[in-house]
Amino acid sequence: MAPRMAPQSKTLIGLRVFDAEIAIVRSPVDNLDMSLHRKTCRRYDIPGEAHFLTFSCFRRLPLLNYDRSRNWFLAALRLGQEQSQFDLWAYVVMPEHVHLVLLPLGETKVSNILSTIKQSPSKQAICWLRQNAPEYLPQLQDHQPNGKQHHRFWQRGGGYDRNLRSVRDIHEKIAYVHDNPVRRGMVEQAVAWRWSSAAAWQTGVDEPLAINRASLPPLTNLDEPLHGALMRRYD
Ligand code: NI
Repeated sequence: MAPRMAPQSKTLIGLRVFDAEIAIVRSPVDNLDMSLHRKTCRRYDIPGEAHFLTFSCFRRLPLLNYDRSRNWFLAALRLGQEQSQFDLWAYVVMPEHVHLVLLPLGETKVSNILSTIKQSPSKQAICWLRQNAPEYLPQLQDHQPNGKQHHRFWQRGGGYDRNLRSVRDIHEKIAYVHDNPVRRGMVEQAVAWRWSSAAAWQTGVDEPLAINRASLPPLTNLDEPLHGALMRRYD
């Protein structure tokens, strides 16, 4: 069956937002979500700082509403972990966007991480559609300013990237990431959403994807800068 169209986005205070994800509850964290669904691309590669990353499917189509494409995306995340590009602390795959909390390792740049985790799911999805549902491809056609056309799985640009500098910041974002499907009304409890790290954190079972628990600074000394916390753990 061909994928369906995305639900209509609403306009709230001049911003395009997803469904009711943002509109329901107002908290500092939700204000963050409003800014993250804006087109932002501010990227700082500072070693030892974690990143909260968000990116969307092209035209916010629900291209990640299928186990097939979700698994392609998780496989790409796994590849990035295997290549020691980053430690993964939290993820959620929503129907039309993704949130991640990760720590780039060594000199790895966020732009390289994004290439690794976005390219192969995109290629696989477009290839699959060509063979199985070509009638859907026109929706993925991007007409670039230079006149070129091609098919896009992800929204143009890098998405939203925020540096996380304190232990508190990181734990807040992890909770926020896991809470996405609950805020959206897709599940009652975060652990019930298969496509996030919520259950892995709660149960210790790395399904469907391993998370890198060992490197996450614990919930003590919340105001400690991440850098100090990480150094201390590696002592
Ligand atoms: Ni979200």
